[in-house]
Amino acid sequence: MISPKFFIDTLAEYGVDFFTGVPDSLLKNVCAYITDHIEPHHNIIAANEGGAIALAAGYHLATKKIGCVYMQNSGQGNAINPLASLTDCEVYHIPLLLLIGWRGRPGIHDEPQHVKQGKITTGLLNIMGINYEVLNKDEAIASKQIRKALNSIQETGNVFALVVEKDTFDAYTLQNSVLDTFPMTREEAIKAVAQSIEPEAVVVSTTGMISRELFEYRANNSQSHERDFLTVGSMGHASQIALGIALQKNDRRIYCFDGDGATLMHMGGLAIIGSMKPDNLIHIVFNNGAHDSVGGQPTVGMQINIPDIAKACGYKTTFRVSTIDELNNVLSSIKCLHGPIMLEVLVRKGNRKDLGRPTTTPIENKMALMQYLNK
Ligand SMILES: Cc1ncc(C[n+]2csc(CCOP(=O)(O)OP(=O)(O)O)c2C)c(N)n1
Repeated sequence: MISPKFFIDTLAEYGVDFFTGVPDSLLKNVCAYITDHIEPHHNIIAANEGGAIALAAGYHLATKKIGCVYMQNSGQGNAINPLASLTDCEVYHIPLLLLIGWRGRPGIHDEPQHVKQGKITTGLLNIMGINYEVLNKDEAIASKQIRKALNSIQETGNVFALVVEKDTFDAYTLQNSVLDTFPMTREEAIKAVAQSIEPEAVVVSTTGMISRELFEYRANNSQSHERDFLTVGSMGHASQIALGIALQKNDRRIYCFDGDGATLMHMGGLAIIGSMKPDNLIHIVFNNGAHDSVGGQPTVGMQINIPDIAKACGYKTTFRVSTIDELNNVLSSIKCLHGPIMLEVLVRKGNRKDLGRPTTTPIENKMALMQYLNK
């Protein structure tokens, strides 16, 4: 395996000292090493992968240096527009190094949302004209590949990608973790909300642990999953799925269970919710200030005021809570309020180690929800 230190030190030999991206579970160890060892102005955890490409482009414009953009392959879609219309050699021709975690690599078992993206990961690079290497797990071979990538970027000015499989980097545990002294865990908060909402309400939950915790709550309480849409992929889009349902089904309350990382990723969605004003939509952001599902790297979730942003976007009522009593009080008071409502719940990072995964397929999930919505 490759030591994260070795990887970062090798990049440093080529003057690569600027990092930006969205963290990934396969890149967890190297992302954690970067978070701990690179000063914050040189490691920007971006709102989304497209933003990261643009940040690295700006860095190059200002310094002539090569930035490194890390992402899960799920983020390729977000990155393609700026890769094709900003950094590409037929447009501004801006060099950078991509580090892409390869979830769903064909032949390796992975969750359904990663299977399609895994199949098209290298094909997308090919069609974009981006040269790549699948990083070898042997440090000596990897060293040659990293040098090949950086020599190529320096000589041609073109983007080059290093594609990273599972278990490529040695273990490294994040030291500079966000301070979280909040009394509730995300799972406790999800349980409290799921217990309190109207029995016929629909929940659209976001990517990662939030959907997994909701699924387990239903399973442990012998409840069916038909009211929940678990957005296992498409990070950042759960609120717009909820909006799409809410506008058509105004006889039901629609809840969106969101994360701070996901909310930030496509924050423009808040403005659309605020302008459409669905009175049956309740948007709940479980804010732990981190991309908890992929290793706990920080977001700016604790530095911004999500209820104020929602209010400014046109949400009718907004709340922020951090204790179970505050949460229960708000949950009972919102029953007679009109939406759109934003409820931010401040929670601690972390999840149960034995947390399961949805056992229904995405298609089964969709069919059950559609049947339920049209009953
Ligand atoms: C476009 C995209 N980029 C990155 C990922 C990888 N990913 C999955 S969950 C997650 C973190 C989500 O963070 P947040 O919304 O704050 O929820 P938390 O995990 O903290 O509960 C990330 C980065 C992804 N699935 N899709």
